[in-house]
Amino acid sequence: MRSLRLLFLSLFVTMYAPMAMAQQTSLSSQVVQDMLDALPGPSIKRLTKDPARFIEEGTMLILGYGQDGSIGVQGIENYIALKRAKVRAREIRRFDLADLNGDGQITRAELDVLMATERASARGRLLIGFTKSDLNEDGILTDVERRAYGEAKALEEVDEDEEEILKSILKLDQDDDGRLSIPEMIVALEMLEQKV
Ligand SMILES: [Ca+2]
Ligand SMILES: [Ca+2]
Ligand SMILES: [Ca+2]
Repeated sequence: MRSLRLLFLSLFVTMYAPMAMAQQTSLSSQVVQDMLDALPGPSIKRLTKDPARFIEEGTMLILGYGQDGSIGVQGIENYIALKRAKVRAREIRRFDLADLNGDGQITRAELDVLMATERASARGRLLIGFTKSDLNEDGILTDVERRAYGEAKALEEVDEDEEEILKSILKLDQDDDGRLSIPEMIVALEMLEQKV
């Protein structure tokens, strides 16, 4: 995995570094300091801990959710929404197989049938998930409860801190067009790396 990441990284650095270098000379240390001041603490932590991952995530965002090689706030919001939707869908689907009579509700008796076919660890997870999702504690899991639990789980796994970190990459925008391009990101991160 790591070597793949490095290969990926070196590939796009080779592609974009010349453009990045051209911009680098025009970036004053005051601009770098301003960017640093604008980044929230968790972003700086992540950047210091693993700059390669930061660049990789940023590039993935731009290529996957941006337009014409750069990304704005809408693209980042789309990414966050999709990430949350995936968690929500995963949690809602978790008990689909247990609904033996297909009425959209899962009773404890139905859950027991599914659990008997699973390994001990999976059984434990199913039972914990069922208990947590059964919000009114009546032993029946309804569609509404599954959705509510899925939504809560989505907000827990992709929380406000994560949202803030992801949106903070726009602070690396240097031409003030409200969008971050790959060259802008590389220049900023190279200079920030020397500073932090
Ligand atoms: Ca049922
Ligand atoms: Ca219930
Ligand atoms: Ca820009």
